[in-house]
Order: sequence, then C-alpha cells, then structure tokens
Amino acid sequence: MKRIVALLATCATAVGLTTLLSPQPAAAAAGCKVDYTVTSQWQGGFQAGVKITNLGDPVTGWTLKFTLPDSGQKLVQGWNATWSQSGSTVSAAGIDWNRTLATGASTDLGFVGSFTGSNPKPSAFTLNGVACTGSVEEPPPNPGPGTGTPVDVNGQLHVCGVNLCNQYNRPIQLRGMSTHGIQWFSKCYNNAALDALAKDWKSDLLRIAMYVQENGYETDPAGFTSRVNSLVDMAEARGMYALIDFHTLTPGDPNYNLDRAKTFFASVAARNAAKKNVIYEIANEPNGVNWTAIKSYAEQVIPVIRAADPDAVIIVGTRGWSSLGVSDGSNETEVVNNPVNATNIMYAFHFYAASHKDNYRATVSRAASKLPLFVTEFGTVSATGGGTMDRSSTTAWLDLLDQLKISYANWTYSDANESSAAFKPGTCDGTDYSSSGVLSESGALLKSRISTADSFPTS
Ligand code: IDC
Repeated sequence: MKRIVALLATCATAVGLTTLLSPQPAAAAAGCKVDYTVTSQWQGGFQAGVKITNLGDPVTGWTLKFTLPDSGQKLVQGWNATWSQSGSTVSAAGIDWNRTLATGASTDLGFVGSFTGSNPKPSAFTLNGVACTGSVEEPPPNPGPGTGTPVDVNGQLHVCGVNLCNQYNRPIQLRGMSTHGIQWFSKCYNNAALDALAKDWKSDLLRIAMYVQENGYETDPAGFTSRVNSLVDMAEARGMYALIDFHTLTPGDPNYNLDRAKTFFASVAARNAAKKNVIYEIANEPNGVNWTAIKSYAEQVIPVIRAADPDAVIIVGTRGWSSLGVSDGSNETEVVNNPVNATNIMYAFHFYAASHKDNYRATVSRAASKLPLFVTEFGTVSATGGGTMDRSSTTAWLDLLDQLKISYANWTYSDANESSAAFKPGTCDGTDYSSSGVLSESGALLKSRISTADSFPTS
C-alpha cells in the first residue's frame, strides 16, 4: 500500500519587486501543494511519486524544483515531465499534456532515484519559484487488500462471454451511481459525499460524467482531465470502480468529438493504466447518427486506450441515445450483425423508467444473450431527467438487470433540482449525505436497492 507523505515547508509567497512599480497588472495568486510518495525501495534505489496540486491561478507552464538532501541521492529517470538534476537540485518541467494546470488541478509525476546512505525525503519543493506549502483535503488512505471492498474482492475486470467478470473469471454485477455533469455539480463530489456513497450506499461504482460540450471538457481539457483523474483516485481510495464517461450528448454524432476523445483517452488511460478500478465509456449517448458511424468512432478510440491501458474494459455507446437503436425504430440486430472489431468491450444501454418500458425491456432480455451489456446510465423518471418517479417500472427494470447480472449506474448522485437527483436541492451545500432526510424519492429507492449485500464470487 502506498503511503502519502505531505511535505509541508514554511515559506511565504514570493512577491516580485515589479509589483511595486506601477502601472502593473495585479500579481497572479500563487500556491501549490506537493504529495511525495516513496512507492518502492530496494538496495540502492527507490521509486517515488510526486503529485503537484496548483492552488494558485491557472498556469500554462511550470517547473517543479526540489532538493535531494542526501549527497548520495541521484535522479536516474523520471516520467510525465522533463527531468534534470544540477547539484542537489532536481527540476521537472511540464510537458505537452500537463503543462496547463487549472486552479485546484493536479498532475502526477514520478521518478526512479539511487541512493547510497540513508534515503531521506527531498525538501524545498517549489513550483515556478513558489514554495509548495499548501494543503488540501486528503482522501482517506487506500483500504488495500483484505478490506472486502468491491475492487478488493473483484480486482481487474474483464469481459467473458456476455458478462462482466472478476479476477476469478466469474460473472458479477456492479451497482452504483453516476455523477451529474462535473462542470456543474463538483461541490457534490467531496470526501464526505463519496464516503457516504461507499459506506452507506455500499456502491460498487462511481460513474464520472464528464460532459464534452455545455461548458465541459472542450472549454478546459487539462482542467477536466485532472478533475476526472482525481475522482478516479477518490473512488479507488474507497474501493469503488470508476467509470470514466466521455459524456457526449449534443451534438449526437460522437465523431464530432473524435479528436478530443483521442486526446482525452490517451491521457487518462496512460495516467490510470496501473489501476484496477477504471472502466472507460467512450461516448455517452450517440443520437441522430447511424451505427456505422458509431462503430467507426469506436474503432478509432479503442486502440488509443488499448495502447496505454491494454486490459481495461471499454464500453461503447449505441444508436438512439444508447438504446441499442430502439429509440430510432431499430434494434440490437444492427450491433449483433456488425459488432465493433475489438475485444474486452461492452455495449451501453440507457433507459428512463417512466419513458421506456416493455418494448425496451424485451430488447434487453433478448440482447443480453448475444451482447455484453452495461447500463451505464438510467433514471427512475422520464427521459427529461424530471417528472414523477415511476416506481413500478423502475422495480421491473432493476429486477431484470439483477436477474441478468447487468451492471448499472443511476442518474444522478447530486442535489440537482430535478426528480432524477438522489439528494434534495441544497444537500451539497451542507455536510450530511447520510441521513434519510436528505434523500429524494428516487435517492431513497436507489439507496435501498444498491446497499443490499453483493455476493461477488471469490473462487
Ligand atoms: C440532463 C440533466 C439536466 C441537464 C441536461 C442537459 O439531468 O440537468 O440540463 O441533461 O445537459 C440523458 C443524458 C443526460 C441527461 C439525462 C436527463 O445522458 O445528460 O441529463 N438523460 O435528461 N439521456 C437520457 C436522459
């Protein structure tokens, strides 16, 4: 298990003399935090992770410096930055994909070092010359092996036949919740809220809905990538799977975002390749576009992920808002007869219980014997995300998914002012995510379904 050691130094923000001269633009706010972790150590050598968090104004280029306190320590090789050593000072400069750091954004670097005497922690971390003395909320330590969390029990997942299978090659069903758009509801994804999801809801997974449009990823690729990564870490620390949702919606043709998808997935797949808890969902809800175009998109994005993270499960959206084509008057046969040319993949199916009923359930019942399905999003309400909760249709759906061992994530773990949200409006402005009083009708139903014991096979 990794131990995170936050290094706190004491030094004030540097204020350049230029700020005393006028007229000058206001000095940019500066600040940073560094988490230094020795991930392994052996005779004469060690490997360390260095996580930088920008606590000041956004930066579009950065250099991290620190001092190796023991004269026997040397930098051997680093990654995710351009590394160099001069005397006892080590420098790491941001590269293409991480040189922009939004306020609050983090990036992970690492290096291998050698040492002769003792191996003390480096000191005097600075980012662009400013001492990294800040602190931010730390996630709780990774529960690690033997704690019985969903990730601990099931390990790296894979597709076997039409099922999602665990490390014992046995079919499992994951039951969990989706975030709302993280560009709007990030206040709902703090440590207390995710503790409640893991411990009270006993959720197996967190779907991270990263909208691409609507003030999402396209407006700040580095910032959203980093926010997704930190939610992956927060899920991992609680033993939950993280479903990274590239939430395309409008425009409906995923090819509109093909280049963005390649850039985003190359980055998150490289960064999270070693983790066991990550599942990729490459296009939320294709709409107004045929299956051939969706398949072509998938066959261009999947190899990008595979190149960095070869063993992760990848989920492909389907025609008609991920309805396997039903909402466009088609059905699953277009996929069965012309599947995506890739292995270890599943197909997304979405429904909103008050809008989508018997004919959609019949499609899922039929398709489930031919295609690996994952309900990456569903609502208990109408397809608008609002209206009255349909308890009987929701129950029929969840019973069917349980019976077929189809995994699901409910829209949404948020306090949005709409009936699909699990919490009452205003909940995320407070600190209570656990009492029944903060739950909406939909939230109460979902919590009662998700929190029942999992029976994951272990042999
Ligand atoms: C809805 C949100 C709503 C938001 C709207 C537009 O609930 O607050 O204004 O998106 O971004 C989906 C989509 C999902 C929708 C949801 C409900 O994947 O983004 O969220 N829905 O309409 N497909 C079917 C329903």
